Amino acid sequence: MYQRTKYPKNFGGLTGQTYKEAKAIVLPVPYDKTSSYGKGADLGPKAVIDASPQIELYDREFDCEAYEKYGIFTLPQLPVSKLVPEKMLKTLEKKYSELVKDNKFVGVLGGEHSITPGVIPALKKKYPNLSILQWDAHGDLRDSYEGTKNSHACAMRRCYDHVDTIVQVGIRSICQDEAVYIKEKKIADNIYNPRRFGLDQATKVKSIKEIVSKLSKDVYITIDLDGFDPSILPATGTPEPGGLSWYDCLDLMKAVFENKNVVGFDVLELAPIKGFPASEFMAALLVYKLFNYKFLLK
Ligand SMILES: [Mn+2]
Repeated sequence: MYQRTKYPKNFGGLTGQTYKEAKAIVLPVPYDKTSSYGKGADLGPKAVIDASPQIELYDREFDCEAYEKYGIFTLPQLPVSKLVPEKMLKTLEKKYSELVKDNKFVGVLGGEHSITPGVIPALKKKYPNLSILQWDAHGDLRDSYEGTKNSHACAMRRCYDHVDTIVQVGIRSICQDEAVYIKEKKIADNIYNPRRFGLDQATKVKSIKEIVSKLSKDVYITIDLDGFDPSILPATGTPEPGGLSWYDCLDLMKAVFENKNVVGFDVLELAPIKGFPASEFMAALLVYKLFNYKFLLK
């Protein structure tokens, strides 16, 4: 029987779960080596887990204590915080490959965005036509940044080394090199800034349909929390004004889970602000909603 504790090591404060039985796995990846502005993303996974017992586990959308239907097991933090990016990526790929082999559905807690390219090769082996849905303020399409090709500012460029299709939503910050790359690669049509995504309901509904049609059957979702507006989620290292809302995100994610085979997700770049828990609570609730969409929608 599941129980909750107030000071958890486990997501949701749940105890009594086993790796074997749980279909959903939380993998904390406390990595913050390459972030360029605000630091503290390595503290993100712990902050989300600490906030998660405050989530109401009864999900009104599904009229049940959702986790009971699938089980959530929380792994220990992946020991990568001191590694150089290349070693971190290898360590993560190895761990993630084991989880894929065990048929687990994994939610990665970051950590900065540079970790996503460690996940993709592990999934690509099982899902050769994998596409990616990215929620972010930034393109992350630089070829290299501050001397490394594995910076968080290059995360999606590195993912393009593995996949053909990435749909990018919430993007409102791009550098000139990225703008050139976008033209050369002809991917502008897959990039939705908040205005194009839709500041009104009708545009938003149309965009969501379009985005779903652009993704392949098997989809990985990467969520950089700075895709949200900083007025609702200020605790990120590189906040950008003009971001999207909670319901923008839920509506898009729900449509993607309804229509595609989502094979994993990450929720990244939370850099906690001491004494201001709204951001980590929101991140924790988002993680729970994504698990619930995965296991209860179909
Ligand atoms: Mn970002």
